Amino acid sequence: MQSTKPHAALLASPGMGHLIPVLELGKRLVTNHGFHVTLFVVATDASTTQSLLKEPYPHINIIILPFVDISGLIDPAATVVTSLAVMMRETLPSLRSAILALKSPPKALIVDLFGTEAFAVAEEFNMLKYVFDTSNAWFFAITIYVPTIDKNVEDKHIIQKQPLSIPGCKSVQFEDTLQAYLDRNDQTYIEYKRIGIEMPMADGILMNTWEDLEPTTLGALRDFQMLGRVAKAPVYPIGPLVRPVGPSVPRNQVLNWLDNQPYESVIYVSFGSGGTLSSDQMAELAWGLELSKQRFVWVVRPPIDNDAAGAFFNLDDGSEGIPSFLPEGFLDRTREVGLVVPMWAPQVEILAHPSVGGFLSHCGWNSTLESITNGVPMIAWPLYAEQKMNATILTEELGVAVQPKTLASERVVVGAEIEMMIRKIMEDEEGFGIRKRVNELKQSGVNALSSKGGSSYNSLSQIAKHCELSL
Ligand code: UPG
Repeated sequence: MQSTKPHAALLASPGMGHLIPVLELGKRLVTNHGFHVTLFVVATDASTTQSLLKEPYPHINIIILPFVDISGLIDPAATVVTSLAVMMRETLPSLRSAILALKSPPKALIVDLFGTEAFAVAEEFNMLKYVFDTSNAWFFAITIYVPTIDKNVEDKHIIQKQPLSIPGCKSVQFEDTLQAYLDRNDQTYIEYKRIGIEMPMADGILMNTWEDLEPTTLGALRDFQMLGRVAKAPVYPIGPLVRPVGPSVPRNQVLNWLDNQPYESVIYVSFGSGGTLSSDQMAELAWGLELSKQRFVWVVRPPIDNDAAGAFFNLDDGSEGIPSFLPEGFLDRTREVGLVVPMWAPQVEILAHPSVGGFLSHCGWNSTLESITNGVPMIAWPLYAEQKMNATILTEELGVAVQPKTLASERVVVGAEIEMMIRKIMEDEEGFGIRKRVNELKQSGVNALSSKGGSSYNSLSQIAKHCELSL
């Protein structure tokens, strides 16, 4: 007998920032909404991706699509966005074959931002098509609105540096704008623009946010007089979807060290799955940490401008290494209070640890949500993509982070300013206020996901209903 469970196919683009939330979506569809899920993942040799996929995911059928070599198709200096867009495009034939080979055809295809060209495949197989924006509603709003005012973006926003006003939403300041918008002839802009045109063609738009986190922007997206004229598809905030603390993560040196530190005394420093700093900035950060006299865990990667530094890490397992680019004597002087971790750390487990009291973050949306859902105040240190917008949400709208002033001027942030930021969130009155607000948001995220009428839970129930109706 054929299963009556709705079957959804999910397509994740490479990179932990996309794979983690897509996997969490798959888990929720299975556990709470009775779905059968097939997850298509584009093969990469990243060890982090491989170890994440090794974990058991009951009732999720994971299919690794073959590696595609795009080296001949892109400029060697192409941005990550361009590479991902091209890679996902080149993957479409194997996605089509993999869907054909499935015993029961899925009723819906859910793709992330970089997968919207697969809508054509969904249509071919008569499937519902959804896009999952793994970031927030404000980023989604700018992405779909920019193609409609293409020329204005260049004239007013980029050349005259005026704020980019999006109907019903907070305007985007020139300083916060996406790097991709700065050159309309660059392939990155062209890909972003295409994605912005394709996303509203979905049957529904899922976002890793929730009603109480971004009420104004979500309202604007639904208002047909405003952005709704662009995005006719219904909007479903389904977050916060974050990876839970995993039983499969072994106790390691960092977690053991955290066990011996006082409550909320440690600041965690990390720049996401691939971010890093310049050598000068790294030296100032080290100095700032030392000056602050706070306990810290710092995930360190070779600086952008020092390729040779990678050689000082044991890159295979990230467990050993001598970070030669840190100031002389830094490790010795901070041995009692700090831990420097090469390349990668169990971030969710760290943020959930009671000893952690602050997070200096690049504001990738997953890191942001992981901090909020663990009630950890932040220092916002955006690097690229939509991270400056995320930092503005955190500091100006939600009041759960502080931000170094110098970052806006693109100069190196000096140790003394970093010290001040760290002290502010770890020690000051202002820090207590921030901690209170972030804990309120943590609770509102819990409420959104509650099966007893939570708004995000209800959003996923609606999607389940659509899929069941089309069975
Ligand atoms: N992570 C670890 N250990 C580390 C570093 C990262 O577990 O040492 C995890 C982290 O917990 C998080 C993920 O890796 O779940 C990183 O995701 P995120 O914080 O979103 O950063 P990026 O990988 O930089 O994410 C990309 C974009 C970012 C965007 C995000 C979601 O760079 O701007 O918000 O994707 O679309």
